[in-house]
Amino acid sequence: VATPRLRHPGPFEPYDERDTVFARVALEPGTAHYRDYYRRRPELERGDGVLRNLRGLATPGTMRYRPGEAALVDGIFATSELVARALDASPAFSGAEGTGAARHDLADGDPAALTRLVRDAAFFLGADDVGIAPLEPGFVYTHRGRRRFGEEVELDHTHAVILVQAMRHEYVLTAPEMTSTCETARVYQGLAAACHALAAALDRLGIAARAHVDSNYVVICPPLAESAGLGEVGRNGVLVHRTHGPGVRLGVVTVGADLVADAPRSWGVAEFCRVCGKCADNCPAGAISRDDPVVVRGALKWPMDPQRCYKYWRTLGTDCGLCLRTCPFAKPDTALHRLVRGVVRATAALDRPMLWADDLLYGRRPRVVAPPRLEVGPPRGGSWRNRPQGGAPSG
Ligand code: B12
Ligand code: SF4
Ligand code: SF4
Repeated sequence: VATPRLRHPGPFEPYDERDTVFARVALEPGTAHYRDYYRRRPELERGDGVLRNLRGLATPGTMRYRPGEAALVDGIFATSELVARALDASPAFSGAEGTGAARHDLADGDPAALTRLVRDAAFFLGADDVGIAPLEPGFVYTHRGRRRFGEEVELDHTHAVILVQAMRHEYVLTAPEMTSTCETARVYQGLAAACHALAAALDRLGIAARAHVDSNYVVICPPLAESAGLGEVGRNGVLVHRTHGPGVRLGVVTVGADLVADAPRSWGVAEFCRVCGKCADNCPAGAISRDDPVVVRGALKWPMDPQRCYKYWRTLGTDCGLCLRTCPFAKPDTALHRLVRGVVRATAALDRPMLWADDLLYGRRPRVVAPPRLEVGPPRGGSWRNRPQGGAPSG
């Protein structure tokens, strides 16, 4: 099935991880990296300075700070950090040849058998969905930014295995509260462990593999997931998964052996986005485009403004997520929603009535929901005892 997204002019131009807002804000004034970077990109220095001086994620003084949940977020990220660091410490995951004693038959002989093994293992390790795509060089960073700043990326792997883990819907609905950031962190941790284990297992078979996990990626995940047929990148800039919608997180294992790739396909998402725009209307930072898609580095897509988004994060002290929460595709996987998704996939003719129905039933703006309890701390200005029952996250 043709993918609307593939009507791009291409070829895709790769991106430099140093240009991501996370890498820039981590630069320390006075260092050689800082000087070199802003010598090349002087127009970014002032704005990045403003961002750097704001408080960070889960930090006291931010708008949605809750001490218990913030501690949980910190604890979970500290655990993921162990994996992210291990990736750089171990030569086995640097993209070199696998370290297994001998190349196993699976490595050379039978791509279909290796693909089955990899897919089964990924599901076994906790993925909710798995896809395989050829590793498009345009989706590999040219240089590293968050770790080993400035190092050229050399990754000669041929395929990417994309692991999808869904965030629990009731937590997505709490965005932009700290509660949803806890869920973000939890899923990252799960993916970090799963991707690390899968890459390590391939390594044991003598197959070169590298895990790409939160804070240590050399690939851009959403377009790879789209190429693997797992969904489509929407106006909100992230993968809208075929079943779980945008409330999913992605981990990737790139592999230096032949695998049987899945085909990209249209799920009706990009067409629906043309008429919808709900994420843009609900983005408090005005970071999401309301216009038609444009060509960026060879891809037809909706550009977003990362500075605006990230500034909002650092003001809230959470990772916001309103563009996940308010998307009409962010619905639990029930029979009714499967039916609606089937209609959207089959025809764009009913997109407007579908959107109208979504607005009517779920609201154009996020509605008040009763948040699930984490019970890890009082809300801002509250105490354990007076924690509101069914309180309202506001957006
Ligand atoms: C840097 C970063 C950010 C930055 C910049 C966002 C951005 N759009 O790039 C900030 C801090 C703003 C951010 C915000 C968010 N992020 Co973020 N972010 C990343 C990170 C670490 C790197 C992305 C990157 O290199 N961007 C720089 C360039 C490439 O950006 P860009 O040109 O705008 O391209 C974006 C898209 O257009 C698309 N893309 C790039 N090339 C192509 C080519 C084609 C053909 C297509 C179709 C798409 C496409 O991918 C890029 C990221 O979405 C990725 C992890 C990863 N390695 O992929 C997570 C990631 C993209 N983020 C994610 C999420 C969920 C979010 C948020 C919703 C926050 C939240 N609560 O979770 C918001 C959404 C913001 C938005 N509307 O895009 C998830 C998306 C999961 C999914 N469903 O696809 C990722 C994949 C993390 C993960 N492992 O799950 N993020
Ligand atoms: S995470 Fe929030 S600020 Fe960022 S793009 Fe989404 S809605 Fe906008
Ligand atoms: S909210 Fe609407 S426009 Fe935005 S990604 Fe979802 S379907 Fe597309």
